[in-house]
Amino acid sequence: MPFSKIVILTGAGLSAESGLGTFRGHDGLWDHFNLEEVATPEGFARNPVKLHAFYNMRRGWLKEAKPNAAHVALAHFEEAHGGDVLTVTQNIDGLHEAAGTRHLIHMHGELGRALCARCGTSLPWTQDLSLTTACPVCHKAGFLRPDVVWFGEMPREMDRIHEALRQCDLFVSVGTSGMVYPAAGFVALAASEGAHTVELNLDPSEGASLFAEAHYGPATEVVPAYVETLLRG
Ligand code: BJW
Repeated sequence: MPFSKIVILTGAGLSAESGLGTFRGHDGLWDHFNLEEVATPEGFARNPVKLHAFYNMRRGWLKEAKPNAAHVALAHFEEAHGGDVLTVTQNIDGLHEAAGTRHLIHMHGELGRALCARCGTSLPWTQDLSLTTACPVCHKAGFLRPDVVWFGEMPREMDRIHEALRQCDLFVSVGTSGMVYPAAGFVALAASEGAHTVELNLDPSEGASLFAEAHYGPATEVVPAYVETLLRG
């Protein structure tokens, strides 16, 4: 194995073949929902009912979703490599964990958790949320929201992610359009510190020219094939 410190960034394209859909592009979530209304703190303040309906629908999809061959290949890679592999996902589903990935950061939060905007508690949550749901800790209703990162909010664990990007010798981006920052800037940071950079995506992303190597096709085909190549050394 020529690489010792690896960061893998994943996006919605990785989970597309598990039935969770993507945000942008043909028939993406943003074709059907206004992101200002359902993915900003201002949208939540204006119309929490609409926003809860959006995330309750997606929480329902999660109950049916299973990890696909690409999630499984990435988990297998982490285990087989045995060293320093950090997966940073923009996805709020739990499919990396379900496949067995252990070193994982959910930089945009987790749909399987709720956050109380009043007392700051984050806790596992699998049920629908509504304005009448009370926080189990402070007991006030109307403050629980999905524990996810909306536009204008700070993504999670950025210090740890930046440190890993500065130190890695391989950066792999899987199934992301490269349109949302700060994740879209990771390839430039890793490359500037000398990492080899690889894009695995259905088609060239916004930042495709920044990658040294690329393989295009469905994640369930391209990811297992790339992982096999890496493990063969
Ligand atoms: C397949 C496939 C298959 C399909 N196989 N591949 C101007 C310049 C720079 C930055 C900004 C700016 N104006 C505003 C900003 C900041 C803003 C931003 O980036 N905006 C852009 C739109 C320009 N970013 C933020 O606000 C972030 N916070 C931040 O910057 O904090 C600092 C700060 C704080 C306060 C004040 C000021 C600064 C937060 C971003 C939060 C994003 N949140 C969402 C929702 C999360 C919860 C939820 O899931 O609902 O995160 S939006 C959505 O986009 C979601 C995703 O994680 C994220 C990225 O999407 P992703 O994963 O790339 O999906 P797609 O659909 O875009 O792409 C899928 C790809 O897969 C495609 O390429 C397909 O081809 C491919 N594909 N099928 C393989 N089978």
